[in-house]
Amino acid sequence: MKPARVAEQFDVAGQLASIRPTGSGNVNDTYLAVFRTHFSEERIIIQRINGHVFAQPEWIMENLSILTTHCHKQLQAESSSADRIWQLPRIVPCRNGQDFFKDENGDFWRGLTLIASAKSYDIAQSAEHAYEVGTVLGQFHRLVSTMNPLSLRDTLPGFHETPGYLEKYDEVVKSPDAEDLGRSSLEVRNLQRFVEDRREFAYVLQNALEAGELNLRLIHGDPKISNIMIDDDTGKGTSIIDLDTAKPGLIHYDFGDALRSLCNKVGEETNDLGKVAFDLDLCEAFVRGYMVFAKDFLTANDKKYLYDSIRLITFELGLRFFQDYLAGNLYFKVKSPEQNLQRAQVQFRLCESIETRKRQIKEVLETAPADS
Ligand code: GN1
Ligand code: MG
Repeated sequence: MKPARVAEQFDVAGQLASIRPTGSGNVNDTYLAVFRTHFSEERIIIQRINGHVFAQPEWIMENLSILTTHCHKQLQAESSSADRIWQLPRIVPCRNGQDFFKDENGDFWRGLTLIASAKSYDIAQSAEHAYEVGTVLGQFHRLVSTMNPLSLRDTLPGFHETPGYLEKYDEVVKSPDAEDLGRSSLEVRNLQRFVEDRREFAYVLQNALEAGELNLRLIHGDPKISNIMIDDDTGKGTSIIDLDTAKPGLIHYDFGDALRSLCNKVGEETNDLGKVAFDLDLCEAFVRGYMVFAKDFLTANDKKYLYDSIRLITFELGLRFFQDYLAGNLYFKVKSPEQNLQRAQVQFRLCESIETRKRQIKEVLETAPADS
């Protein structure tokens, strides 16, 4: 169904004035809808959930409601001592009272409140920006740290469990199409070698979980820089959006994901591989911001695995892009058939840079003071 027709299903005052695509998501389709009455305007976010990725979209909505209710309650209780208004997206119900709308093709749509007067960025703007990204993730982790991790359903089984992605890769790489690609492309063979050299490393966090060194907590699942909203007026972090992948998991994957997306100054869609590198100043600023809140809940064992988490999530995302390229681009949206190959090269290059700078990154992680 056309987005404009879908927009009319949501319980918003006034008439739809416009609707246009927004954001840079690789999975769902996102639109900004503007409704007007004679006197006022309301803007909401409307999204079509990718049914190939999320088998049970209803569970996403259930999780969202549990999560935002918990966080809002806690934020409200703390609001008099807070230095800003922390925001979260909330579900905009349909006119029939439901939390989502299913169109005649079976597509699943939902409405969310807009975090107004704030923006997210695909690329780090400054060390101050990096610091704010850190505080937003730290605050999110602190807020959910008081929830039972099993209170949310697992909307994406296997998401952020690196060994599982390796298994999927091993299957696809044996397919005739992938073998053809390997024979004809040096780039593909280079990436294959890159994966082989890090095979054992892929188990580092899951092994630590099994050994009882790390614990399952609630994670965001996708705290990349473009999901962190910065207040237009104050420049401070105000919200974390895209809560669809919140689930029980290892917060290390979140920590690493925020850093891998933030510290690559040319962004994950660049064609200029030579410029891909892990920036230490941005990392230092992020960690300082993160620790403002995280010092309350990080254990000594958690800290032990922070460096590995940055390296691992970068490797994992590269592996996911590469696997999808070899499988014929079935998961991530692409504008050209080579885009997932390019994305994989960027992440693997970034992973190499993280490996080269291991000593400096560990130093930042060990010495970063928490500002308050
Ligand atoms: C996907 O769709 P988007 O951009 O929010 C992906 C993340 C990746 C990210 C890389 C459900 O997120 O895991 O880190 O692309 N989300 C899912 O940009 O697979
Ligand atoms: Mg996402």
